[in-house]
Amino acid sequence: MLELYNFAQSTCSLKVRLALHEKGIDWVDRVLVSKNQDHLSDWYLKLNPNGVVPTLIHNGTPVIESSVIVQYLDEIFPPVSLTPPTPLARAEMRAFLAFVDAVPTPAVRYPSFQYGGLIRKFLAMTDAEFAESVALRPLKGEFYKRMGRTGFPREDIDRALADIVKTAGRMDLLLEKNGGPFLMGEQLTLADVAVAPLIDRMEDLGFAYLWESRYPRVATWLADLQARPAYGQAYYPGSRLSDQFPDLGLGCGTDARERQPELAAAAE
Ligand SMILES: N[C@@H](CCC(=O)N[C@@H](CS)C(=O)NCC(=O)O)C(=O)O
Repeated sequence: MLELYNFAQSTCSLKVRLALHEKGIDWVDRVLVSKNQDHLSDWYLKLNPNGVVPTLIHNGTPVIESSVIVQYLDEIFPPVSLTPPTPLARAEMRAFLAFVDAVPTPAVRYPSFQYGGLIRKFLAMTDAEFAESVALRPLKGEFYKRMGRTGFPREDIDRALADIVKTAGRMDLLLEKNGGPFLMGEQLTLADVAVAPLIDRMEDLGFAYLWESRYPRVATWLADLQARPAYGQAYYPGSRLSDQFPDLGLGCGTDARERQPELAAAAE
């Protein structure tokens, strides 16, 4: 019996939902709501002391960390494998998973909060409520303090966008070297599953311009993945910030520079 505690819109949760659907595994969806701070309640912190989603529960035992969870799932349900067959290719895939955890995963949070509506619930709090909410977070207090009540400083956004360009560059190299259509070549692997929700989020926020002309292979790769049935299952309505905050004018095909003039100036 597999249960997944997750948020509809969370990129780390989507990574695991994509793996589950691609592998055709039966699982129970335990949806938490971030704005209600379900993930910071005592019962959940016993499952995941980091106070973040996702958490997989396998026959009553929690498994945490999305990159660990997807590798665990691939080990215990081998029929549809998302891991390359040779040791060297597996090493290349795992190195990419480590890069995804270190570089684009944190980077995507900055534009998501600043431009994607996630800052809103914090703006609606009093100073005391905000301080309390920050103090509750086992790992993420500093991130929220830095955001504060006015948003991230410009240098944080610039660094985050540069990290996304770097990520697209790494993906382009893999697509070229391994011949596509997936990052590791002909086989869809955990490398694709890990990074897809991050690139999808950036597209949804209107940042596809960061890779479209520089790395067109990445745009083709994303469109191919989005066309897969498992992708549509993982991305049920409400999974994108454009669904959750329709008044912001987000969505695939939009351009963040039109909404945020400071981005247009930086891109020149
Ligand atoms: N390294 C963790 C990161 C998990 C993470 O940051 N999850 C976010 C959603 S994508 C979260 O739960 N945020 C809650 C918060 O910011 O309070 C993983 O990969 O599972």
